[in-house]
Parts: sequence; structure tokens; C-alpha cells
Amino acid sequence: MAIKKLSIKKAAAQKAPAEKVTAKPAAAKKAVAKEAPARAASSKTASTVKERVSAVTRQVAARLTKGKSPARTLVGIVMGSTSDWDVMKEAAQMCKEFGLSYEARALSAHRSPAELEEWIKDMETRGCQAFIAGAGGAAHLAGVVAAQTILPTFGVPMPSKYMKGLDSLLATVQMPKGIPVPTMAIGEAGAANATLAVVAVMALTDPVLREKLLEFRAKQSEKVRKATLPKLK
Ligand code: AIR
Repeated sequence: MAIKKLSIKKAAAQKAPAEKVTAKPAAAKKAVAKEAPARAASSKTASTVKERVSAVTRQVAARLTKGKSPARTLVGIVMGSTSDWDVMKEAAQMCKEFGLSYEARALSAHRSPAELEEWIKDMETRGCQAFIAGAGGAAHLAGVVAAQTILPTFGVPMPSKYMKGLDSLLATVQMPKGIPVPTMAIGEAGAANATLAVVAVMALTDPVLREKLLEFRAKQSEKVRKATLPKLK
């Protein structure tokens, strides 16, 4: 932008001497008459340029502030494969219910480690408050995320074909001392609970979220109270 502004100023400065009339009076009159429309055109051009500059400035400012405070992306939801989305969408759904902004990505600790690292850094600059990571099988994703950030990172073990998610659970939960991964239940309940855990952490300092969480619990209890069992025939 600075470069653009500079070149516009330079162009205006170059035009200025051309408007100076140094010829004899009659010729000068002619020259002025000739220059009059040119001057009008140049001021018109200047205002058009000014408009264009401010439009570009607005565009750049919008791009720079996109995803940043105050419109921050609070929760980073990541999964090892798009095949995990059916389960992990429960975490996203719960974010929506509590009005938390989130970004969900399929990035693998094994298949795309560099992109995963980049995304974690990017999320941190965008005001992320917590990560939720779900993977299946040799599920190292949550641990790898937790190793690269001090933001709370919750693990969600995916149900797997041959071991029904037990492999994912153990791979996620068995973290070495020093890098914790609070690990949820296998599957959909775990994904939804991961967001509820994030909400609980954030509710410590956010009274609105605290109220929402209390309301959520009250509604849940009410549903259980009202529930009836089918009568025996
Ligand atoms: N996965 C992907 N990269 C590393 C791991 N552990 C997991 C995914 C998914 C499973 O492998 O999280 O649960 C199978 O992935 P796909 O893409 O073969 O369906």
C-alpha cells in the first residue's frame, strides 16, 4: 500500500509543472484554456485514484483482520481423515449449539505432518482457545497437537474396523508424562463431550458461557426427569 500511495503522489508531482504557464499573455490564455479541462480531468482522476486507494485499503484491512480478534476462531477441530467426520461433526455441532466459532480440518499426524504443524500455528494466531483432535488406529494426532501447543487439547478416539476403537483409545490416552491429552470416550459421545469439556474450561472466565452450560445441564436433567419407560404388555 505504501508503495502504491508513493507512486500516486509521484505521478501528481510530475503533472504539476506542466500546468505552469510561462508563454506570452495571449498564448498563456490559450494554454490555460487548454489546460482547464486537463486540470479538471486530473482532479477527477485524483479523486478516482483516492477512491480506489481507500477501497484497496479497506480490502487489505478486511483480509488482515479476517479470523482475528474480535472475530476469533475459538476451537480447532482436527481429524486424521475425512472418514472421521461422521463422528467428529458431533464436536462441531456442539460448538454451534454454544455459539463457539470453530474450524474443522482433516489433517493427519502421519500423512500430512507439515500441514498439521502449520495449521496449529495459524490457529494460535487466530485466537484459538482449545483443540479437539480425533483419530483412529495408531491415533497419534491428539498427542502430536498437544506437543506443539500449550492450549488445552482433547483427544477423541475413533471407532476402528478391527479393534472397535480400543486401539485408538489406547494410542490417544497413553501419553508420556509432561504432555497431557484429556481423552474422551470412543466415538460420537466422546466428540460431543470434547466440546463440552472445552466449554467448561472457557466458562471459568466467561460468565455467558457459564450460564449456557448450566442451562444445558438443566435441560438435560429435565429430559431425564420427564422420561418414561414403556409399559409391560
Ligand atoms: N489416521 C490417519 N492418519 C493417521 C491415522 N491414525 C486414521 C484416521 C482414520 C483412520 O486412520 O484418523 O480414523 C483411517 O483413515 P482412512 O483415511 O484410511 O479412512
